[in-house]
Amino acid sequence: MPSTEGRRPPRGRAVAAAALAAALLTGGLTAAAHAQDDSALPDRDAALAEAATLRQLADERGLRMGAAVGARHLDQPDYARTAAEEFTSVTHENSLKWQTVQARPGQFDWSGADRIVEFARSNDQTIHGHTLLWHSQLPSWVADGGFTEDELLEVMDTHITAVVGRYRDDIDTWDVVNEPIGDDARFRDSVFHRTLGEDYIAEAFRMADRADPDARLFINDYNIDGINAKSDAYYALVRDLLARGVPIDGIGFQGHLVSGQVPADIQQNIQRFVDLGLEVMITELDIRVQLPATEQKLEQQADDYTRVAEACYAVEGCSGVTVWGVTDAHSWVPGVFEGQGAALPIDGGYRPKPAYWSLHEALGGDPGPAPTDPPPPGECEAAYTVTNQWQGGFQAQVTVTAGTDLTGWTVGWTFGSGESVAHAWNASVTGGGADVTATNAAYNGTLSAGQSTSFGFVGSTGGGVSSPEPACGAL
Ligand code: 9MR
Repeated sequence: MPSTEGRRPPRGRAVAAAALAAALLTGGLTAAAHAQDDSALPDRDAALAEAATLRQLADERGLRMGAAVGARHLDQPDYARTAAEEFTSVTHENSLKWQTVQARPGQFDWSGADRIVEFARSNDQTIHGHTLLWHSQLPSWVADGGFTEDELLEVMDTHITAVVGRYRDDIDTWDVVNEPIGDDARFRDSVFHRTLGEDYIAEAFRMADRADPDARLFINDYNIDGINAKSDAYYALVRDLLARGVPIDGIGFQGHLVSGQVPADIQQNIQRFVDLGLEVMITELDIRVQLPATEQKLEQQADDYTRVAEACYAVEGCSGVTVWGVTDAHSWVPGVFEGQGAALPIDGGYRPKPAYWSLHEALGGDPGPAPTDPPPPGECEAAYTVTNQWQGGFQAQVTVTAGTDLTGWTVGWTFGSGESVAHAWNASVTGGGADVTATNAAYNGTLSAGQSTSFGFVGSTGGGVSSPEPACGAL
C-alpha cells in the first residue's frame, strides 16, 4: 500500500506541482490545467497545460472514471465543464429512479433522465444506468399497490422494458436491482420481496435482458466493499444466480465510506467476485470526513482514495470507479450525516483536493502538490457556487479557505443579475442591493491556514443567476 510520501513528487517536480496547486487554488479546476482554450489564465505555467484530466488518464487505461450527475446542476457552466472534462462516464444521481420516471402508473417523465443522456452523448461519455428496482424512491402506487404476484411482475416488466428500451442506444450498463440485502445479511423487506420472494431478483434481470440483450446487468449495494456477512450473502446470491443461468454480469460496490475505515480486504473481495466471472465496479464512491476538513484529514482521505482505486485497478475485471457527485457542494453526505462531508475529490470551489491527486496518480498521472507546500498567498480565498436554482430563486454556497491562521473573516461580492439574498446560514449577510458582505458566524470564524468552512444562502433572482467572484479578507 503506497504511503502518503509515495504519492508525492520528488523535490524537483514539487515546484511545478506547487505552481499548479496555486493556479488551481486561484482559478479552480475547470479554469486551470485542463482548459486548453481558457484565455482567463494566459500566463499560466506550461506545466499546467500538460496536466492530464482524470478522464484522459482513465481513457488511456481503458478504465471507467465516472461521476454521479444531477440534471438540475447542468445549467451551471463550471459544473457541466467539470463533469465533462474529468469523467469518462456519468450516472444519473436521481433522475432514472422509479419515483422520478414513473411517479404515476403509465405516466413517464423522461425530462431529467433525457437531459443527462443528451449531456453524456454530446460529451462522448458512457452512462451507467441507476437504477431499475429499488425499495427506496419507489412511488406509493407500487410500494402500497396491493398487487398479486402476476400483477407485480407485469408492473415491473412494464417499467423495466420502458426504461431500458428507451435508452438502449445510450446506456450499456445497468444497476438492475439496488440494495436487495440489508446490513443483517438477509433479504430486505420490500414490496418485491414480500410479494414475489427472492426470485424477484432473477425476474428483474431477465426482464432487463429481454429489453436490451446487449446491456451489462449489475446488482449494487453499500457495505459490501470488504469481506463481511453482507458481502458473503451477495457472494452466495450471485453464485446461485449464475448457476441458474440468470443474466447477471456484474456487481457494484457502492463505496460510501468513512475516512480511515477503508476495509483492508477490499481487493480480495473484488477478486472473489471477479473469480466468479463477474465484472466489479466501484459505483458510488465517497469518503466522508468529520468537518471541518483539516489538511491532515484530507491527507488521510487521499490515502483512502488511493487504497480503493488501487484495489480496483489491481484486479483485471474491476472496470473502474464512479464518485458520487461532481464536487463536495453537490454531495448527499452533509445532508444526511450531520457534521460530516468533504467526501469527494473536488471541493465546492471546483478545486482538486489531495484525493483528486490520489486518483490521478493511481491512474498513472501526476501525484500532485506535496502536502508541505505553503498555502496560497493571501488571508483567505472564497469560492462561490450556485448549488440549485428554480423559477425566481436559487441557492448558493460559499466556501472560505484560510491562507493563514484567522480569527474572523469577511467575504464580499457583487451580484450581476439583480439577485438578492433572502436567507443565509453559517454567516451573517448584509447588503440589500447588488453589493453583499458576509461575515463569519460566532462558531466558524477561527480557521487555521488551509482550513475551509462554508456558508450558504437562498436568494431571489432578478431575471438571471450570475456567478460573482467573491473577495475574502481577515477580520
Ligand atoms: O445521492 C442521492 C440523493 O440525492 C437522494 O436523495 C437519495 C435518495 O434516497 O439517493 C442518493 O443516492 C443513493 C443511491 O441512489 C443509492 N445508493 C446510496 C446513495 C446515497 O444515499
